[in-house]
Amino acid sequence: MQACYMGQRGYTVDLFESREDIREAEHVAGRSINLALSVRGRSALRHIGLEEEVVKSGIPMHARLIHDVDGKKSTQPYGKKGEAILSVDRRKLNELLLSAAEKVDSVTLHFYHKLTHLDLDNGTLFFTDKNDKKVEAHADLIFGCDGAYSCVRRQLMRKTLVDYSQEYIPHGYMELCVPPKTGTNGEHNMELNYLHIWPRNRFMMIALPNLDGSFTLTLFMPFDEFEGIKKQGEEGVMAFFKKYYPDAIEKIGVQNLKDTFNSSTSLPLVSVKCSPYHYQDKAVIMGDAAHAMVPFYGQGMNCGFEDCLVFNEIMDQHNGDFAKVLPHFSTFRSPDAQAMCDLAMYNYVEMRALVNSRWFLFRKKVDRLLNWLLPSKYIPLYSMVTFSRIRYHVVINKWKKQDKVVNNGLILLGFSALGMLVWLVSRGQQIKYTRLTEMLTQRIHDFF
Ligand code: EGU
Repeated sequence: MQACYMGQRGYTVDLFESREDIREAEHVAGRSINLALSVRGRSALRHIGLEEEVVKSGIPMHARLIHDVDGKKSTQPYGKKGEAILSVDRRKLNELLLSAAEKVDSVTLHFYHKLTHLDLDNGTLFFTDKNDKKVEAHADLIFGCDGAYSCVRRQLMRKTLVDYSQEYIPHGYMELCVPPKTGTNGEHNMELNYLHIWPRNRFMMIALPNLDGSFTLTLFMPFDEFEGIKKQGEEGVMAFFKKYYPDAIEKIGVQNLKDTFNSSTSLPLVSVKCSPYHYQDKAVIMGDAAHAMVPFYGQGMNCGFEDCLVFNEIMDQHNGDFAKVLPHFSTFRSPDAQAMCDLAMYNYVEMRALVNSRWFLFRKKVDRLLNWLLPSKYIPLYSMVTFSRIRYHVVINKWKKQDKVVNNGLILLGFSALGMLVWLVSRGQQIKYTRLTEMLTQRIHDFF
Protein backbone atom coordinates (compact mmCIF):
# COMPACT_ATOMS: atom_id res chain seq x y z
CA MET A 1 0.00 0.00 0.00
CA GLN A 2 2.72 2.48 0.99
CA ALA A 3 4.72 1.46 -2.11
CA CYS A 4 1.70 2.39 -4.23
CA TYR A 5 1.40 5.76 -2.51
CA MET A 6 5.09 6.60 -2.85
CA GLY A 7 5.32 5.20 -6.36
CA GLN A 8 2.35 7.25 -7.50
CA ARG A 9 4.04 10.35 -6.09
CA GLY A 10 6.94 9.60 -8.41
CA TYR A 11 9.47 8.16 -5.98
CA THR A 12 11.65 5.21 -6.87
CA VAL A 13 10.56 2.37 -4.60
CA ASP A 14 12.08 -1.02 -3.92
CA LEU A 15 9.74 -3.30 -2.04
CA PHE A 16 11.32 -6.21 -0.18
CA GLU A 17 9.18 -9.13 0.93
CA SER A 18 10.50 -12.12 2.86
CA ARG A 19 7.97 -14.58 1.46
CA GLU A 20 7.22 -15.68 -2.08
CA ASP A 21 5.02 -13.72 -4.47
CA ILE A 22 1.61 -14.61 -3.11
CA ARG A 23 0.19 -14.38 -6.66
CA GLU A 24 2.20 -17.44 -7.60
CA ALA A 25 1.81 -19.32 -4.33
CA GLU A 26 -0.18 -22.52 -4.37
CA HIS A 27 -1.06 -22.64 -0.75
CA VAL A 28 -0.75 -19.92 1.83
CA ALA A 29 -0.35 -21.10 5.38
CA GLY A 30 -0.99 -19.35 8.65
CA ARG A 31 -2.61 -16.06 9.59
CA SER A 32 -6.22 -15.17 9.31
CA ILE A 33 -7.87 -15.77 5.99
CA ASN A 34 -10.35 -12.95 5.82
CA LEU A 35 -10.37 -9.42 7.08
CA ALA A 36 -13.07 -6.89 7.84
CA LEU A 37 -12.65 -3.86 5.61
CA SER A 38 -14.40 -0.69 6.70
CA VAL A 39 -14.39 3.04 5.97
CA ARG A 40 -10.80 3.85 6.92
CA GLY A 41 -9.32 1.04 4.87
CA ARG A 42 -11.60 1.84 1.96
CA SER A 43 -10.63 5.51 1.98
CA ALA A 44 -6.97 4.56 1.68
CA LEU A 45 -7.71 2.15 -1.17
CA ARG A 46 -9.81 4.76 -2.97
CA HIS A 47 -6.88 7.13 -3.13
CA ILE A 48 -4.82 4.69 -5.15
CA GLY A 49 -7.76 3.69 -7.33
CA LEU A 50 -8.23 0.24 -5.85
CA GLU A 51 -11.41 0.59 -3.84
CA GLU A 52 -13.83 -0.53 -6.51
CA GLU A 53 -11.91 -3.67 -7.37
CA VAL A 54 -11.50 -4.70 -3.75
CA VAL A 55 -15.14 -4.01 -2.93
CA LYS A 56 -16.19 -6.13 -5.90
CA SER A 57 -14.39 -9.14 -4.49
CA GLY A 58 -15.61 -8.55 -0.93
CA ILE A 59 -18.81 -9.72 0.73
CA PRO A 60 -20.82 -7.01 2.44
CA MET A 61 -21.88 -7.74 6.01
CA HIS A 62 -24.82 -5.49 6.85
CA ALA A 63 -25.36 -6.77 10.37
CA ARG A 64 -24.11 -9.02 13.11
CA LEU A 65 -25.89 -12.30 13.61
CA ILE A 66 -25.66 -13.52 17.16
CA HIS A 67 -25.99 -17.23 17.93
CA ASP A 68 -26.91 -18.08 21.51
CA VAL A 69 -26.35 -21.48 23.15
CA ASP A 70 -29.88 -22.69 22.39
CA GLY A 71 -29.31 -22.06 18.70
CA LYS A 72 -31.51 -18.97 18.78
CA LYS A 73 -30.38 -16.24 16.41
CA SER A 74 -30.78 -12.48 16.52
CA THR A 75 -29.47 -9.74 14.27
CA GLN A 76 -28.37 -6.17 14.81
CA PRO A 77 -27.71 -3.92 11.82
CA TYR A 78 -24.34 -2.16 11.69
CA GLY A 79 -25.37 1.13 10.31
CA LYS A 80 -27.87 2.90 8.19
CA LYS A 81 -29.28 1.21 5.10
CA GLY A 82 -26.50 0.41 2.66
CA GLU A 83 -23.76 0.78 5.26
CA ALA A 84 -21.80 -2.40 5.67
CA ILE A 85 -18.39 -3.77 6.44
CA LEU A 86 -16.78 -6.05 3.88
CA SER A 87 -15.35 -9.48 4.36
CA VAL A 88 -12.29 -9.52 2.11
CA ASP A 89 -9.87 -12.31 1.34
CA ARG A 90 -6.40 -11.52 2.68
CA ARG A 91 -4.73 -13.24 -0.25
CA LYS A 92 -6.88 -11.55 -2.90
CA LEU A 93 -6.25 -8.17 -1.31
CA ASN A 94 -2.49 -8.76 -1.26
CA GLU A 95 -2.59 -9.80 -4.90
CA LEU A 96 -4.46 -6.67 -5.96
CA LEU A 97 -2.07 -4.45 -4.01
CA LEU A 98 1.02 -6.14 -5.45
CA SER A 99 -0.28 -5.83 -8.99
CA ALA A 100 -1.15 -2.18 -8.42
CA ALA A 101 2.36 -1.50 -7.08
CA GLU A 102 3.95 -3.39 -9.94
CA LYS A 103 1.99 -1.34 -12.45
CA VAL A 104 3.83 1.79 -11.33
CA ASP A 105 7.05 2.12 -13.35
CA SER A 106 9.15 3.39 -10.48
CA VAL A 107 8.25 0.49 -8.17
CA THR A 108 10.26 -2.75 -8.15
CA LEU A 109 9.22 -5.83 -6.19
CA HIS A 110 11.74 -8.19 -4.61
CA PHE A 111 10.47 -11.44 -3.13
CA TYR A 112 12.27 -13.95 -0.91
CA HIS A 113 14.26 -11.14 0.68
CA LYS A 114 14.36 -11.58 4.41
CA LEU A 115 15.62 -8.55 6.33
CA THR A 116 18.30 -9.59 8.83
CA HIS A 117 19.61 -6.25 10.00
CA LEU A 118 19.99 -2.66 8.93
CA ASP A 119 22.24 0.34 9.35
CA LEU A 120 19.92 3.26 9.81
CA ASP A 121 22.54 6.02 9.58
CA ASN A 122 23.78 4.84 6.20
CA GLY A 123 20.41 3.56 5.02
CA THR A 124 21.85 0.13 4.33
CA LEU A 125 19.65 -2.95 4.50
CA PHE A 126 20.90 -6.52 4.73
CA PHE A 127 18.80 -9.37 3.44
CA THR A 128 19.15 -13.07 2.88
CA ASP A 129 17.58 -14.36 -0.29
CA LYS A 130 16.00 -17.67 -1.30
CA ASN A 131 19.38 -19.41 -1.42
CA ASP A 132 20.50 -17.92 1.90
CA LYS A 133 22.77 -15.59 -0.01
CA LYS A 134 23.43 -12.17 1.55
CA VAL A 135 22.00 -9.23 -0.35
CA GLU A 136 22.64 -5.57 0.42
CA ALA A 137 20.49 -2.63 -0.55
CA HIS A 138 20.60 1.09 0.04
CA ALA A 139 17.76 3.56 0.56
CA ASP A 140 17.44 7.28 1.33
CA LEU A 141 14.30 6.53 3.28
CA ILE A 142 13.19 3.22 4.80
CA PHE A 143 9.55 2.36 5.45
CA GLY A 144 9.36 -0.45 7.99
CA CYS A 145 6.06 -2.15 7.31
CA ASP A 146 7.29 -5.46 8.67
CA GLY A 147 4.64 -6.41 11.17
CA ALA A 148 4.23 -6.86 14.91
CA TYR A 149 7.70 -8.38 15.33
CA SER A 150 9.29 -5.68 13.19
CA CYS A 151 13.01 -5.81 12.56
CA VAL A 152 13.07 -2.14 11.57
CA ARG A 153 11.43 -1.18 14.87
CA ARG A 154 13.98 -3.16 16.84
CA GLN A 155 16.77 -1.19 15.18
CA LEU A 156 14.90 2.08 15.60
CA MET A 157 14.67 1.44 19.33
CA ARG A 158 18.43 1.17 19.59
CA LYS A 159 18.91 4.47 17.81
CA THR A 160 16.34 6.76 19.42
CA LEU A 161 14.38 7.02 22.64
CA VAL A 162 11.30 4.99 21.85
CA ASP A 163 8.55 4.44 24.40
CA TYR A 164 7.44 0.90 23.97
CA SER A 165 4.94 -1.53 25.42
CA GLN A 166 3.95 -5.01 24.42
CA GLU A 167 1.20 -7.17 25.83
CA TYR A 168 0.13 -10.73 25.16
CA ILE A 169 -3.40 -11.63 26.15
CA PRO A 170 -4.29 -14.99 27.74
CA HIS A 171 -6.46 -15.82 24.74
CA GLY A 172 -5.27 -17.47 21.58
CA TYR A 173 -7.19 -18.03 18.37
CA MET A 174 -7.80 -20.92 16.06
CA GLU A 175 -9.34 -20.92 12.63
CA LEU A 176 -11.92 -23.46 11.53
CA CYS A 177 -13.90 -23.72 8.33
CA VAL A 178 -17.58 -24.03 7.49
CA PRO A 179 -17.55 -25.56 4.00
CA PRO A 180 -20.22 -24.72 1.40
CA LYS A 181 -23.44 -26.76 1.39
CA THR A 182 -22.66 -30.25 0.17
CA GLY A 183 -23.95 -31.07 -3.29
CA THR A 184 -24.08 -27.42 -4.29
CA ASN A 185 -21.74 -25.30 -6.31
CA GLY A 186 -20.53 -23.09 -3.49
CA GLU A 187 -23.81 -22.27 -1.80
CA HIS A 188 -23.36 -20.76 1.66
CA ASN A 189 -24.38 -22.94 4.58
CA MET A 190 -25.21 -20.00 6.86
CA GLU A 191 -26.77 -16.59 6.34
CA LEU A 192 -24.42 -14.86 3.90
CA ASN A 193 -24.31 -11.13 4.53
CA TYR A 194 -23.56 -11.21 8.24
CA LEU A 195 -20.72 -11.26 10.68
CA HIS A 196 -21.66 -14.28 12.79
CA ILE A 197 -20.93 -14.12 16.49
CA TRP A 198 -21.14 -16.79 19.17
CA PRO A 199 -20.46 -14.90 22.43
CA ARG A 200 -19.77 -17.23 25.37
CA ASN A 201 -18.14 -15.25 28.17
CA ARG A 202 -14.66 -16.75 28.55
CA PHE A 203 -14.48 -17.54 24.88
CA MET A 204 -16.04 -16.41 21.70
CA MET A 205 -16.32 -17.47 18.10
CA ILE A 206 -16.92 -15.36 15.02
CA ALA A 207 -17.38 -16.19 11.35
CA LEU A 208 -16.84 -14.21 8.17
CA PRO A 209 -18.10 -15.29 4.74
CA ASN A 210 -15.81 -16.18 1.80
CA LEU A 211 -16.51 -15.91 -1.93
CA ASP A 212 -16.16 -19.67 -2.51
CA GLY A 213 -19.18 -20.38 -0.34
CA SER A 214 -17.30 -21.21 2.82
CA PHE A 215 -17.02 -19.33 6.12
CA THR A 216 -13.91 -18.85 8.17
CA LEU A 217 -14.58 -19.38 11.86
CA THR A 218 -12.27 -17.90 14.43
CA LEU A 219 -12.41 -19.31 17.94
CA PHE A 220 -10.93 -17.15 20.71
CA MET A 221 -10.17 -18.99 23.92
CA PRO A 222 -7.57 -18.96 26.74
CA PHE A 223 -4.54 -21.07 25.84
CA ASP A 224 -4.94 -23.34 28.84
CA GLU A 225 -8.48 -24.23 27.80
CA PHE A 226 -7.29 -25.04 24.28
CA GLU A 227 -4.74 -27.35 25.88
CA GLY A 228 -7.31 -28.88 28.22
CA ILE A 229 -9.59 -29.78 25.34
CA LYS A 230 -6.79 -31.11 23.18
CA LYS A 231 -5.60 -33.41 25.96
CA GLN A 232 -8.97 -35.15 25.88
CA GLY A 233 -8.59 -35.79 22.17
CA GLU A 234 -11.52 -36.05 19.77
CA GLU A 235 -14.04 -36.61 22.52
CA GLY A 236 -12.94 -33.45 24.26
CA VAL A 237 -13.47 -31.42 21.13
CA MET A 238 -16.93 -32.84 20.55
CA ALA A 239 -17.96 -32.41 24.18
CA PHE A 240 -16.82 -28.81 24.11
CA PHE A 241 -18.70 -27.97 20.93
CA LYS A 242 -21.82 -29.87 22.05
CA LYS A 243 -21.85 -27.79 25.20
CA TYR A 244 -21.12 -24.37 23.78
CA TYR A 245 -21.57 -24.41 20.04
CA PRO A 246 -24.08 -27.18 19.28
CA ASP A 247 -25.41 -25.39 16.19
CA ALA A 248 -21.92 -25.08 14.72
CA ILE A 249 -21.10 -28.81 14.75
CA GLU A 250 -23.26 -29.77 11.80
CA LYS A 251 -22.15 -26.68 9.87
CA ILE A 252 -18.46 -27.46 10.31
CA GLY A 253 -18.94 -31.22 9.97
CA VAL A 254 -17.90 -33.69 12.66
CA GLN A 255 -14.85 -35.10 10.90
CA ASN A 256 -13.65 -31.69 9.73
CA LEU A 257 -13.99 -30.35 13.25
CA LYS A 258 -12.06 -33.20 14.89
CA ASP A 259 -9.33 -33.07 12.27
CA THR A 260 -8.71 -29.35 12.26
CA PHE A 261 -9.00 -28.81 15.99
CA ASN A 262 -6.42 -31.41 16.87
CA SER A 263 -4.01 -30.67 14.06
CA SER A 264 -3.99 -26.87 14.48
CA THR A 265 -2.27 -24.89 17.15
CA SER A 266 -3.86 -21.91 18.81
CA LEU A 267 -2.07 -18.72 17.83
CA PRO A 268 -1.14 -15.82 20.10
CA LEU A 269 -2.47 -12.26 19.98
CA VAL A 270 -0.15 -9.41 20.75
CA SER A 271 -0.66 -5.69 21.28
CA VAL A 272 2.25 -3.33 20.65
CA LYS A 273 2.36 0.40 21.25
CA CYS A 274 5.33 2.64 20.66
CA SER A 275 6.32 6.23 19.93
CA PRO A 276 7.90 7.88 18.01
CA TYR A 277 7.77 6.02 14.72
CA HIS A 278 10.73 7.57 12.96
CA TYR A 279 14.49 8.04 12.98
CA GLN A 280 15.65 11.43 11.69
CA ASP A 281 14.69 11.68 8.03
CA LYS A 282 15.85 8.15 7.35
CA ALA A 283 13.31 5.62 8.56
CA VAL A 284 9.70 5.29 9.69
CA ILE A 285 7.58 2.35 10.79
CA MET A 286 3.94 1.90 9.80
CA GLY A 287 1.11 -0.57 10.25
CA ASP A 288 1.54 -3.44 12.72
CA ALA A 289 5.23 -2.54 13.12
CA ALA A 290 4.11 0.70 14.75
CA HIS A 291 0.88 -0.45 16.41
CA ALA A 292 -0.09 -4.11 16.51
CA MET A 293 -3.49 -4.57 18.10
CA VAL A 294 -5.75 -7.37 19.27
CA PRO A 295 -8.43 -8.05 16.65
CA PHE A 296 -11.49 -7.20 18.72
CA TYR A 297 -12.53 -4.22 16.69
CA GLY A 298 -11.63 -5.48 13.24
CA GLN A 299 -9.37 -2.40 12.83
CA GLY A 300 -5.82 -3.73 12.42
CA MET A 301 -5.75 -3.51 8.64
CA ASN A 302 -7.97 -0.43 8.51
CA CYS A 303 -5.73 1.46 10.90
CA GLY A 304 -2.62 0.39 8.99
CA PHE A 305 -4.09 1.47 5.67
CA GLU A 306 -5.15 4.77 7.18
CA ASP A 307 -1.49 5.32 8.17
CA CYS A 308 -0.66 5.58 4.46
CA LEU A 309 -3.45 8.07 3.86
CA VAL A 310 -2.34 10.19 6.82
CA PHE A 311 1.30 10.01 5.74
CA ASN A 312 0.31 11.14 2.28
CA GLU A 313 -1.61 14.15 3.60
CA ILE A 314 1.41 15.16 5.68
CA MET A 315 3.63 14.77 2.60
CA ASP A 316 1.40 17.30 0.84
CA GLN A 317 1.77 19.77 3.71
CA HIS A 318 5.58 19.69 3.68
CA ASN A 319 6.22 19.29 -0.02
CA GLY A 320 7.90 15.97 0.62
CA ASP A 321 10.54 17.33 3.02
CA PHE A 322 11.15 14.14 5.00
CA ALA A 323 12.96 15.94 7.82
CA LYS A 324 9.60 17.60 8.55
CA VAL A 325 7.25 14.85 7.38
CA LEU A 326 8.60 12.06 9.59
CA PRO A 327 8.41 13.81 12.98
CA HIS A 328 5.06 15.28 12.03
CA PHE A 329 3.75 11.84 11.15
CA SER A 330 5.01 10.43 14.46
CA THR A 331 3.41 13.10 16.64
CA PHE A 332 0.21 13.21 14.64
CA ARG A 333 -0.39 9.51 14.23
CA SER A 334 0.85 7.83 17.40
CA PRO A 335 -1.89 9.19 19.72
CA ASP A 336 -4.46 7.83 17.31
CA ALA A 337 -2.88 4.43 16.84
CA GLN A 338 -2.39 4.09 20.60
CA ALA A 339 -6.01 5.04 21.11
CA MET A 340 -7.07 2.28 18.72
CA CYS A 341 -4.83 -0.27 20.46
CA ASP A 342 -6.49 0.72 23.74
CA LEU A 343 -9.99 0.51 22.29
CA ALA A 344 -9.29 -2.95 20.89
CA MET A 345 -7.96 -4.09 24.27
CA TYR A 346 -10.91 -2.50 26.04
CA ASN A 347 -13.29 -4.41 23.80
CA TYR A 348 -11.46 -7.64 24.52
CA VAL A 349 -12.11 -7.11 28.22
CA GLU A 350 -15.64 -5.88 27.68
CA MET A 351 -16.71 -8.69 25.42
CA ARG A 352 -15.86 -11.28 28.01
CA ALA A 353 -16.81 -9.46 31.17
CA LEU A 354 -19.92 -7.60 30.25
CA VAL A 355 -21.80 -9.31 27.47
CA ASN A 356 -24.23 -10.85 29.88
CA SER A 357 -24.47 -8.18 32.50
CA ARG A 358 -27.85 -6.52 32.71
CA TRP A 359 -26.54 -2.99 32.93
CA PHE A 360 -24.41 -3.55 29.84
CA LEU A 361 -27.29 -4.89 27.78
CA PHE A 362 -29.51 -2.08 29.00
CA ARG A 363 -26.87 0.51 28.05
CA LYS A 364 -26.62 -1.03 24.57
CA LYS A 365 -30.36 -0.59 24.18
CA VAL A 366 -30.18 3.02 25.36
CA ASP A 367 -27.32 3.57 22.89
CA ARG A 368 -29.41 2.35 20.02
CA LEU A 369 -32.45 4.32 21.11
CA LEU A 370 -30.43 7.53 21.38
CA ASN A 371 -28.79 6.94 18.03
CA TRP A 372 -32.21 6.41 16.53
CA LEU A 373 -33.53 9.62 18.13
CA LEU A 374 -30.44 11.74 17.42
CA PRO A 375 -28.70 10.07 14.49
CA SER A 376 -26.20 12.88 13.86
CA LYS A 377 -25.57 13.82 17.52
CA TYR A 378 -25.28 10.48 19.22
CA ILE A 379 -23.04 8.00 17.44
CA PRO A 380 -22.20 4.67 19.11
CA LEU A 381 -18.52 3.93 19.67
CA TYR A 382 -18.20 1.06 17.17
CA SER A 383 -19.84 3.31 14.60
CA MET A 384 -17.30 6.12 15.04
CA VAL A 385 -14.52 3.53 14.81
CA THR A 386 -15.91 1.62 11.86
CA PHE A 387 -17.94 4.06 9.80
CA SER A 388 -16.13 7.35 10.20
CA ARG A 389 -12.68 8.79 9.81
CA ILE A 390 -12.86 10.71 13.07
CA ARG A 391 -9.37 10.49 14.58
CA TYR A 392 -9.23 7.56 16.97
CA HIS A 393 -8.16 9.66 19.94
CA VAL A 394 -11.05 12.04 19.30
CA VAL A 395 -13.35 9.01 19.11
CA ILE A 396 -12.34 8.12 22.66
CA ASN A 397 -12.96 11.66 23.91
CA LYS A 398 -16.36 11.88 22.24
CA TRP A 399 -17.30 8.48 23.57
CA LYS A 400 -16.34 9.34 27.15
CA LYS A 401 -18.29 12.58 27.00
CA GLN A 402 -21.31 10.88 25.48
CA ASP A 403 -21.14 8.12 28.05
CA LYS A 404 -21.03 10.55 30.94
CA VAL A 405 -24.01 12.52 29.67
CA VAL A 406 -26.05 9.36 29.16
CA ASN A 407 -25.14 7.85 32.52
CA ASN A 408 -25.98 11.11 34.32
CA GLY A 409 -29.19 11.35 32.34
CA LEU A 410 -30.15 7.86 33.38
CA ILE A 411 -29.37 8.56 37.02
CA LEU A 412 -31.39 11.77 36.87
CA LEU A 413 -34.25 9.87 35.26
CA GLY A 414 -34.06 7.25 37.99
CA PHE A 415 -34.10 9.83 40.76
CA SER A 416 -36.96 11.74 39.14
CA ALA A 417 -39.00 8.57 39.03
CA LEU A 418 -38.18 7.94 42.67
CA GLY A 419 -39.00 11.53 43.60
CA MET A 420 -42.28 11.31 41.77
CA LEU A 421 -43.15 8.15 43.61
CA VAL A 422 -42.32 9.68 46.96
CA TRP A 423 -44.34 12.76 46.12
CA LEU A 424 -47.36 10.71 45.17
CA VAL A 425 -47.16 8.65 48.32
CA SER A 426 -46.62 11.67 50.55
CA ARG A 427 -49.64 13.38 49.06
CA GLY A 428 -51.63 10.46 50.30
CA GLN A 429 -49.91 10.32 53.67
CA GLN A 430 -49.72 14.11 54.16
CA ILE A 431 -47.10 15.76 56.38
CA LYS A 432 -45.41 12.50 57.35
CA TYR A 433 -43.34 12.35 54.19
CA THR A 434 -42.71 16.01 53.37
CA ARG A 435 -39.44 15.94 55.28
CA LEU A 436 -38.33 12.88 53.39
CA THR A 437 -39.10 14.56 50.07
CA GLU A 438 -37.17 17.60 51.14
CA MET A 439 -34.24 15.51 52.14
CA LEU A 440 -34.27 13.66 48.84
CA THR A 441 -34.56 16.81 46.79
CA GLN A 442 -31.64 18.27 48.66
CA ARG A 443 -29.63 15.12 47.98
CA ILE A 444 -30.40 15.16 44.28
CA HIS A 445 -29.52 18.84 44.22
CA ASP A 446 -26.18 18.16 45.93
CA PHE A 447 -25.41 15.28 43.59
CA PHE A 448 -25.51 17.41 40.48
C1 EGU B 1 -12.44 -10.11 15.13
C2 EGU B 1 -11.71 -11.05 14.45
C3 EGU B 1 -18.31 -8.10 16.81
C4 EGU B 1 -12.50 -10.16 12.37
C5 EGU B 1 -16.16 -6.70 17.83
C6 EGU B 1 -18.29 -6.73 16.73
C7 EGU B 1 -13.21 -9.21 14.44
C8 EGU B 1 -13.24 -9.23 13.07
C9 EGU B 1 -17.19 -6.03 17.26
C10 EGU B 1 -11.72 -11.07 13.08
C11 EGU B 1 -17.29 -8.78 17.41
C12 EGU B 1 -16.20 -8.08 17.89
C13 EGU B 1 -16.47 -4.78 14.86
C14 EGU B 1 -16.87 -4.56 13.57
C15 EGU B 1 -15.35 -6.44 13.87
C16 EGU B 1 -19.42 -6.06 16.06
C17 EGU B 1 -16.84 -3.96 16.00
C18 EGU B 1 -14.03 -8.15 14.95
C19 EGU B 1 -14.11 -8.17 12.60
C20 EGU B 1 -17.29 -3.85 18.40
C21 EGU B 1 -11.13 -12.31 11.16
N1 EGU B 1 -15.64 -5.83 14.98
N2 EGU B 1 -14.54 -7.54 13.78
N3 EGU B 1 -17.11 -4.62 17.19
O1 EGU B 1 -19.62 -4.87 16.19
O2 EGU B 1 -16.87 -2.76 15.91
O3 EGU B 1 -20.17 -6.79 15.42
O4 EGU B 1 -10.95 -12.03 12.49
F1 EGU B 1 -17.31 -10.10 17.51
S1 EGU B 1 -16.13 -5.69 12.55
CL1 EGU B 1 -14.93 -8.97 18.59
CL2 EGU B 1 -17.99 -3.38 12.98
